[in-house]
Amino acid sequence: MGHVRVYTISDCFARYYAMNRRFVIHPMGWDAFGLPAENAAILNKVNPAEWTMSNIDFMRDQLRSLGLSFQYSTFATCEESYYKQTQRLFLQLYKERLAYQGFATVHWDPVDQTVLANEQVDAEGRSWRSGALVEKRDLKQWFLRITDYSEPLLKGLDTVDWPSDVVAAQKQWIGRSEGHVVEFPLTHDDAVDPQTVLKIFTTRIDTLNYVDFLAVSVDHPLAREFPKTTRLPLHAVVGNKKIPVFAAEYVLSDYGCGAIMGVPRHDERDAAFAAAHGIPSLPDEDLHHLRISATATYHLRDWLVSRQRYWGCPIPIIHCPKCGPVPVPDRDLPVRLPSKITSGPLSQDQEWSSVPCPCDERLPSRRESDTLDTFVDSSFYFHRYLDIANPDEIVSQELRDKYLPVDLYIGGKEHACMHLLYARFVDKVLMNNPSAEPFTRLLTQGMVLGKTRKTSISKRYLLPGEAPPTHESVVEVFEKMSKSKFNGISPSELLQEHGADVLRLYTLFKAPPHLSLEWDERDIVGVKRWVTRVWNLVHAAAAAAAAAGTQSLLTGTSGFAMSPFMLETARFISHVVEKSHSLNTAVAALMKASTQLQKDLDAGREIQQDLLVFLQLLVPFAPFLAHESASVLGIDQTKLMVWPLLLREDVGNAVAAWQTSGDMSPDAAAVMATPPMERTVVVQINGKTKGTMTVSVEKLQQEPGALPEPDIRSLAMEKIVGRHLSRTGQVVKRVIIPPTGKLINFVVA
Ligand code: ANZ
Repeated sequence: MGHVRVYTISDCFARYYAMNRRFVIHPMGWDAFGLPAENAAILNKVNPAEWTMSNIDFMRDQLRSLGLSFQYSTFATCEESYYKQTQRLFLQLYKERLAYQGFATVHWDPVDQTVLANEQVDAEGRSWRSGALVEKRDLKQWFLRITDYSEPLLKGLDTVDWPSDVVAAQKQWIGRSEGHVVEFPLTHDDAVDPQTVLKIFTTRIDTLNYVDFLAVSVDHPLAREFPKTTRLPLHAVVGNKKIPVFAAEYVLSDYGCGAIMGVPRHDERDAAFAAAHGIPSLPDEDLHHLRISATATYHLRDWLVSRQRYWGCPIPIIHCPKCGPVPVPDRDLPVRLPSKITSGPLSQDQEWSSVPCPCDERLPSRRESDTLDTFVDSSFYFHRYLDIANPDEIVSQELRDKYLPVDLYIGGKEHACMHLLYARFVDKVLMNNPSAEPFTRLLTQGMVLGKTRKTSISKRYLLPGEAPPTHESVVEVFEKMSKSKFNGISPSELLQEHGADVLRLYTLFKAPPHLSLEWDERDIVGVKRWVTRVWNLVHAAAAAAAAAGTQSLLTGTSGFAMSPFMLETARFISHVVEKSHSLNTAVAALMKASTQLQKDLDAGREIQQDLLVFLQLLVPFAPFLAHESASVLGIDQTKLMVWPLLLREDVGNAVAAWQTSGDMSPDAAAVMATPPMERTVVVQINGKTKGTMTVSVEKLQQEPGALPEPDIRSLAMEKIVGRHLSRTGQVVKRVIIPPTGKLINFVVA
């Protein structure tokens, strides 16, 4: 159900902007490689490619029947034409020395039998995918040098319009830490003079004089010189201090310098280590004459991209006994997956694995057998969407420069430190610009939660309708949907039962996009009732128009002759879609508008123009209902392709076009002739009404959706608030204008 929600939200935006004459690219692709497909295919004894493709067909049909306006001619990341580009990306990274192979102690998922990146292990040490407790293994793996971009990745976060919690999570994940590197001259225990220098990283240079020991990570080069020793035969002599050197498990090899100064008096872990190894406390000594340099280090680690699984993009490298790793030449791309399907690494297919070296035919070599993490596939797809048929490159520079960055990106928060970080890194490389940012605005949609029924004491999940044991009662809670909790719902069944628009409206109405949505089928009834009311209203209006012979009013081009109430509604909805994103309140405004229309109709007032505007406003939310209603009313469907509040210039241009063609629309002529409407805005100070002022609606209409806040604000200051402030000597702390634009509240202190 999560995908129904996120795609409905994005469809709503896409339709809105298209109606506002923007060139909208609303793409859809299939992130199709990866473990879920491979595991399901193994379980069902089918080829993962077939399994994946049949799932895609099913999903495409479901999305289409929801009325989602995607560009459906697209790609799946498991298609050769796509993964050829993934391989090109990898080779570009390799050539720029941003992809490398290294030994590392890695996270091994014992259930999925593969390694995981740091980001893919949660705080409890479990795999993000299988939930299994992750083990440590020493393996040779491929990495992407994302750490080269730590600083640009951090800085760029200040330039994007993203939810603050996602920005905060990513900043924390990158983890810039400012401190100092101190160089200690080291002497062998049997020698007299220093032979080497040990660099350590500290964020507490103020504790330097209290250092009691130095410690390196267990795989630090110095520790490797003396394997299996904890107290290394080395020490630093500084002044009167003879500081011993240890190899310690708690020192990380890939952070800072991989070495620390131990200050037991200030640091708990150092204290524990000193106690465990009987390290004595040394006298204080001023050590500031050592070489000290200020520096910053980052917690971000390089991105581990090797996976030991079949269903992924083969890494396009050939290992030659003489030349070492050699990139597969571009003419030989893509390196296709072997036809023999294995449940482990590709090297199980000997025939596929054995190839000559690209440099010398006579050198028998072997293909790299790891496949790429699927997050690599999805790290550049927004580039590819612009040029899906291009066989020569991911995207032509022309298209890339014309359309990127993405204006509005919609996705889940769970990707804050994974996909959203990887995609930013890859975008910087592809754009050849460290300050490039791929996603200008980000909307993170909340989860869809299902109702679970649990027994009150044993906390066992109950099937729908299942009764609890006699001594227990049922507790109902909303939780993440999952098969084991019996709280999942099937979008296909709901579609069958309620229709696409009811499902869309319910999803949009139940909660604002960024919050979780508690799926409760009982609430659908309310939305369904409203849809029926609109349908009845449309029929009644058609009948009234037929009786009065006023159908001709609907031949105009747009809703220029709308009532102030409808204008208000249109402005409110524009504001919501463009600014606040709280689409639920937009649906509520539509509900209010339909009630007003019904009242007007009952009172015998003319509602044809307002009804047209209403249907235009309805399109992004319930396209089927809007278009069906238009045909009941005999409205030309193309009229539902424009938003009723286009920019003034657009109206002007349209009028100019009509004039030159000698076909001036009566509506446009009417709107040009109408005197500007005015509206009253209430001015408050700390929530108390201090007066009202008049603002021209004509002016407000200039910019769809946006309130000309500075205008209202300065007008209010000039007319009402300024006097108050000069009397009391207070200052304005905050100004609040609710989306209705009917009120302005100054918080002063
Ligand atoms: C002396 C000291 C005294 C420290 C004190 C802390 C408190 P963040 O903020 O995460 O950057 N450190 C440095 N490199 C390390 C490594 N490779 N593995 C484990 N620990 C390492 O933490 C920086 C602090 O973590 C550094 O400052 C260092 O200990 C330790 F009262 O130096 B401190």
